[in-house]
This record gives sequence, structure tokens and C-alpha cells, in this order.
Amino acid sequence: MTLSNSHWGAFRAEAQDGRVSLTPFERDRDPSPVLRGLAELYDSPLRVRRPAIRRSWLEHGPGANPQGRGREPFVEVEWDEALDLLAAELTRVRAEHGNTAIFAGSYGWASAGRFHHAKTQLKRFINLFGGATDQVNNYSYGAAMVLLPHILGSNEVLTGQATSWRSIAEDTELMLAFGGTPWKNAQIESGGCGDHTLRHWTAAAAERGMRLVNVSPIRDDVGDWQKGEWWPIRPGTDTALILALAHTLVVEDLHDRHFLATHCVGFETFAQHLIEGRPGGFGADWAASITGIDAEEIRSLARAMVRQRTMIALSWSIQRADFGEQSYWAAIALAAMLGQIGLPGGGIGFGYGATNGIGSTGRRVSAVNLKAPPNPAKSTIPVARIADLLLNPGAELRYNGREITLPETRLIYWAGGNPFHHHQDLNRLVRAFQRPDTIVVHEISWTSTARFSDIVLPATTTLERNDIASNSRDRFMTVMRQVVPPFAGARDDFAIFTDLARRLGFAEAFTEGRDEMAWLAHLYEEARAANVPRGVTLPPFDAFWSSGLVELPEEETPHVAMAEFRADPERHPLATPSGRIEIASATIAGFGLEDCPGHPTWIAPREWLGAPLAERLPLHLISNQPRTRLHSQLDMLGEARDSKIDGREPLRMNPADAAERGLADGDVVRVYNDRGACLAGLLTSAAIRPGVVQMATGAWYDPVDGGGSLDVHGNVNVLTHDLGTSALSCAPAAQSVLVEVERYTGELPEVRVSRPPEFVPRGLG
Ligand SMILES: Nc1nc2c(c(=O)[nH]1)N[C@H]1C(S)=C(S)[C@@H](COP(=O)(O)OP(=O)(O)OC[C@H]3O[C@@H](n4cnc5c(=O)[nH]c(N)nc54)[C@H](O)[C@@H]3O)O[C@H]1N2
Ligand SMILES: Nc1nc2c(c(=O)[nH]1)N[C@H]1C(S)=C(S)[C@@H](COP(=O)(O)OP(=O)(O)OC[C@H]3O[C@@H](n4cnc5c(=O)[nH]c(N)nc54)[C@H](O)[C@@H]3O)O[C@H]1N2
Ligand SMILES: [Mo]
Repeated sequence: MTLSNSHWGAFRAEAQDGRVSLTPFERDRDPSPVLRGLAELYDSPLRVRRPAIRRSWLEHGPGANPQGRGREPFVEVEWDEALDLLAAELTRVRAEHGNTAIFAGSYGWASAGRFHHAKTQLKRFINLFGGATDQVNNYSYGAAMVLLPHILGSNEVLTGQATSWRSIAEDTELMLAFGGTPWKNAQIESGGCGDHTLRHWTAAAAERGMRLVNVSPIRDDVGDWQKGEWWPIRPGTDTALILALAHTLVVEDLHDRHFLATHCVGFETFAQHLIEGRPGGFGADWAASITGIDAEEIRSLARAMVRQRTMIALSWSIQRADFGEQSYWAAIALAAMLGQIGLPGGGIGFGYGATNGIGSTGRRVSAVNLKAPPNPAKSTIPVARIADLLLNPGAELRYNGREITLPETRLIYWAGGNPFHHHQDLNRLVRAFQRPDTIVVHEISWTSTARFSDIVLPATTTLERNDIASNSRDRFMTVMRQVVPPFAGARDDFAIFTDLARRLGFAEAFTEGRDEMAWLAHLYEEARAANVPRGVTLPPFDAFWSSGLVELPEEETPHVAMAEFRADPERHPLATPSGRIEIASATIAGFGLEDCPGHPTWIAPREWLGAPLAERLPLHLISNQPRTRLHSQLDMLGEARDSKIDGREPLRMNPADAAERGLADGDVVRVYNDRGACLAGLLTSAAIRPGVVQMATGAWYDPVDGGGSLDVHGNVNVLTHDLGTSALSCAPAAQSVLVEVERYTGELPEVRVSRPPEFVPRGLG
């Protein structure tokens, strides 16, 4: 059987009579059940079969009836016609409005293969066309990635190598895990993985008797086998708990004065703030009233952290919230006060469990990677300001100490992402998507974004092409061999861009004279050369391609983040202004931001259970990552489809909250706030803290009248707000949301996104 790989893990596949069957890779110790949906995807009725153009756009040209997006039928056309029209429209927009009027940020996860990486293919194409407005940062840890360079000098602990799971399993005595270490999330790895290891390492830590404190509104963010204690914190209040732990250390004089003096700056400012920043200080009694966690437990945890080798771990979700910078900054300050940064099993880590590879025990390698040339248009926005860009051209945006003037957008080009999945406040995004003249998307399936576009070009899946899975955090590099011919009229993104570039006169620059296999060999050989200085030897391409995989070396000793800095801060300074950990930052203080001052502090979220709004909307909605799919990918298939209740996305609620509302398991409910409403299927669960409801992201958006009102399928992003974390990073803050839930009593509307949109013959408009 053919070896291939995916964000859900490696697998072997075969095709019979045009149907795909697959089994997980034999070396995978804990394969993801979500993988089975990939086999169903190939010939799913929701595949885009042929190029399709929104009727008004085709018949009346760019900008025609923009309110028709998401409502109007499509006309299927031949590839040549679609590409001729698109090449002409790109040329028109560039000539009349300039390259910055093209938005091609195209945020999204696309597929695992490194060559057929849709977004990078688009960047190669558009940057050779003169560039476009692009996006920086990501939805995952957008606040942290702007903050950490100011505090730790780089994003190494966040995006590079975290202290390895082996180090935790061997040396950590106490792991304080904010947001847990969710197994559901470690099912995936961007760029694929050969062996799922979270269960193995977390079991090893539990076996050795490590104490695990799961600070989360949701108990099953930690698996039963991990034997964690559950501290059901009120959502959005982690910073208060962290400040109180730090406060206890200060008042009981338990902080590591030596480490603070030799490795940090700004401790005095922070310590003074802890004591004097509010009447009575940021102590445990204060934090108990904010977090719902007992004050004595907080104090005793602080003392235990000093006595024991402690890992302070924060999931990425903690900073995906109002003023999300504060939790990460406060946690770094707390870890510095313990003085265990750079010691085996101690210090600070981010994202354990977020993907399979965080804390990987493999040696760091240079991955196979397709690069794009620089963007000549030099125009960027922070990733989650997309609706602001479209709605407010000319407006000034404060971001990381700068001002960005938002350009005007005439054309949107998306390949490999789904903004009608990933963005917040979708009813606002619907209005924003009515602004441009033209919206183009390459898609596998009729996602909500495809339905809100003008030109939809059918893309192949991983199963229909050759590629390489490679990732600096995974121990396997594998081939991704083609299993089946392209479905219906679908084409690879590379082939689509090649044909467009030919029409626009730069095909040679785009392909560099290589076809698919020549590109794979070229990219692989580049990675092979880059690994030589790392002491990692890869076989030549032909040998790799015929054997199917390379197993990369394990780390020799467990990796400990920031160990060199700890050992010798003079020789290995951080790239901060002081060369040290900045517990207070003069740079950030100098930005003069009310929502991100010069040291960590508690700023009450805009929406949380302590807000006045909670009297009317008394439930905090956690819209976390789905156990049953990757974002919106595979939503209508396999695990995700089977998890739906009456065809709606499940919502979990504590039994007490359900009883108070007269709700029972299996009820269809309406979840609402002032921004929007959606339907969901109710599941009661004691694993959810009272006052909290949980609904995963990723159900395909299905507004009852094409936008603005009830989403009948259960996309949480009709409820989330579109305000950034702060003016420092302008990152998404999807976790800070209040809602109310009631039984849905109307007639149950059909979920229309479970079948393709309407197609009409040409000339009927
Ligand atoms: N409320 C809330 N919202 C969130 C989050 C949250 O926690 N809460 N999380 C956020 C986070 S962290 C992220 S990363 C985003 C994720 O948001 P996205 O990355 O946009 O979500 P995906 O569903 O992975 O979208 C990828 C799309 O690419 C398509 N695709 C896959 N392979 C290919 C290919 O080869 N070619 C082409 N042309 N298309 C392809 C898929 O069909 C899919 O529609 O969501 C964010 N949104
Ligand atoms: N199966 C699956 N795995 C995925 C993804 C997917 O779509 N599906 N997406 C991937 C991507 S792109 C990313 S960025 C990562 C994201 O990784 P994370 O950000 O870690 O993922 P989440 O599931 O959003 O959050 C983890 C847990 O944090 C808890 N939490 C939420 N708010 C709070 C809070 O205020 N306080 C505390 N203490 N806990 C809170 C929730 O209970 C939640 O289950 O996941 C990746 N893994
Ligand atoms: Mo993400």
C-alpha cells in the first residue's frame, strides 16, 4: 500500500474502483481516529468539481451585486475561460489600483505536503506578479509571538524547541498546566507526523508520580491516565491566579533573588505592582474572588512550586483572549521568580499538547520547505485584522509600537484557508466580504468561504498528487505518494498558478523550469544540504523516494529550553534590550498602551463571568479546537459527522446549568449574544465547569438567509468578537465571549452546507 502523510498523521492507502481506503502508518503508536475522514473526502459530494463563477460576477463583471455573495447560484465554466477571466481581472486591479489593492494573505493550514502548500504557492505566484497585501503572525499564538521577542528576545520557546517531554517525564515534579495538555489537539501536526507520542510521555510522567495541576474550565483537557488534579478556573482569569502565586512568593520571601538579579530586569517594578497596584495587592484572597479558586490552595501551590521542580505550562488558548499578552508575560515573571528556567523539567513552556510535535524528543532538523520570493508591495496587516482592512480602508491601526495605514482592497485571493471558519464575528465578515470587486478561492470542497466567493477553482487533495511531509518537530520525513487520479476537474494549486502565470507572462519564473517531481527532488536536496551542518545525514532523493521515509535521530540528552542562557547569561544573552528576561519592558512602556502597559498586570477582560454583561449573558463560551476534525477540514465527514446531534455541532454544558434552563441531552438549542446566534445539539457533562459552555470551532457556517441571522449548523464564530487582544499585537481574542443558551422551539432548518450550492446554466440571470 502507498505511503502518505497528513496533518492527522502518516498512513498507507490504496484505491479500488475509485474509492480510497487507508490505514494508519504501522509505526504510529496512537493514531488519530479523525484520519478516516480523509478517505471519504476524495469523492465526497461536497467536492468542487469544476471551476465555478458566481452568476452576477460572470454576467455583469467585477463588483456586480456583492450582496449576492453567499446567496447567489454559481455557473460552472471551463478551465480556460475561468483562467482567462481571472488573469484579466488581476491585470485590471493591478493597473487601476496597484498591487496593495490585492489581498493575498490567505491565512490557513492547507494540506500537509510541503510542495503543494497552497498558501506558499499563492505567495510565489503573487509576489512574482508584483506583490499584494499580506498577513503577519497567526491565529494560534498571535499575541505571544509579538510579546515574547520583547520579553525573551525571541520566539524560540514558543515556536522553536520547548523543553522536551522526556525532560518533563524524567525531572518535573509539579506541572502546572493552564488549559491542560489536551490529547485531542495532539492528534494533529502541521506538515504531518509519523508517530503520535503525547499519550506515551504523559503516561510516563504520571507513572513516575509527577503532580499535574490542570487549570482549566474543562476537566478533559487532561486525560484520565494523566491522573491530574482539576482546578476549574473561571475562564479568562488565569493572569489573576498567576499574579497571586507571584504575590505569595514576594510576601513570603520565597523568590529566587539570585536568579532575578543575574538573569532578569524589572523585578522590582513588578513586585511593587503586586503589592501596591491595587488596594490590598494582587494576593490570593483577591485572586480567589476573581478565579473561583480557593485562596489557601493558591498559597499552598505557590509554596509547593518553590520546593519542587516545576514546569509552568500554558496552552496557546490562554493568550487567545482579551489582553492575552498578560497571562504569558505574568507566567514568565512567575517562572523567573522560581529561578528554575533552564533547569531540566523546570521553567516555562507553551503549547504542550497543542500539536504532536511540541516538546518533541527528536533532534531539531531543517525541514523540506517551499520558499516564496519577497513581497515587492511591502504591505502587511496583523493576521486577524482582515475585516478591519476590508471595512475601514485608510484607517490607522496601532500595532507593536507602529501605525499601519490600511490600504483599499479590490481583490481577495485565498488558497488553503477558510476565513469563514477561522475569523471572529462572522456576521461582520459577511459585510466585509461585500466590499471587494472580486473574491477568488482555490478549494477542495464547497466550504463557506467558497460559497462567499466569485471565482471558485477546484483543488486536488493530498491523495491526488505527490509530495513530501516534513516538519522540524517530527521524527519522520515521509513521501506522500499519489493514491488516486485527480477528482473530476480538480487541479493542483501549482498547476493552476502555472497556467495563470503563463497568461500573465511569467510562467518560467514561477516554475523555474521544474515539474512536480523535479520540485520535490530540488526541495529535498536543499533540506539535505541544510542538515549537514546540523550533523543530520539524509539519503539522496532517489533513495528517499524509493524507501518512502527517513527516520530522524532522537535527541541525545533531553532538550532544556534556555539552558545556555541560564548557565552563562553573559556569553549567551537574550536578544532583548537588556540581554535578560524583561519582567518589565521599557520598550513596551514606551508605546504608552493602556491595554498593554510596561509590566504584567490584571486587566479585566471585556467579556467574562465577572463582567456586568454576565447578568444578561451568564455563560462563558469556550470555542476550543475540535476533537473530531482539524478546524473546518473534514467537518462533514467521519468523526465530525458522527458527532453531530440532529446534524448540529454539539455544545457541552454542566448538568446544573442545563437543569436550570430545562434542557436535556439531545435537545437542539439556540446559542446567542448581541453579535449573533447559532444552533447546537446539547450534551450535558460534569467535565464542564458550571457557568461555562464549550463548543468546538469548525462547523461550516450556514446562515439561514445567506448572512446576518441564525447560523443553523453551529459555527461559534458568529458569537465571538472581532476586537484584538490589545494594541500591542492586535491578535485574535476568540476565547473572551459571553452567551446565553435556550431550547430551540422553531421548526428545524435544513443544514444546507451539507450539500453543494445551486448551479445554474449561463444566461439565466
Ligand atoms: N472561535 C475560534 N476561532 C478560531 C480558533 C479558536 O480557537 N476559536 N482557532 C484559530 C486558529 S488557532 C486557527 S490556526 C484557524 C484555522 O483556520 P484555517 O487554517 O483557515 O482552517 P482550515 O479549516 O484548516 O482551512 C484550510 C482550508 O484549506 C483547504 N485546503 C486544504 N488543502 C488544500 C490544498 O491543497 N489546496 C487548496 N487550495 N485548499 C486546501 C481546506 O479544504 C480548508 O477549507 O482558526 C482560528 N479560529
Ligand atoms: N484535533 C485538533 N487538534 C488541533 C487543532 C484542531 O483543529 N483539531 N488545531 C490546531 C491548532 S491550529 C492550534 S493553534 C492548536 C491550539 O491549541 P490550544 O490553543 O491549546 O487549543 P484549544 O483547544 O483552543 O485550547 C486548549 C484548552 O484550553 C482551555 N481554555 C480555554 N480558555 C481558557 C481559559 O481562559 N483558561 C484556562 N485555564 N483554560 C482555557 C480549553 O478548555 C481548551 O480545551 O491546536 C491544534 N490542534
Ligand atoms: Mo492555530
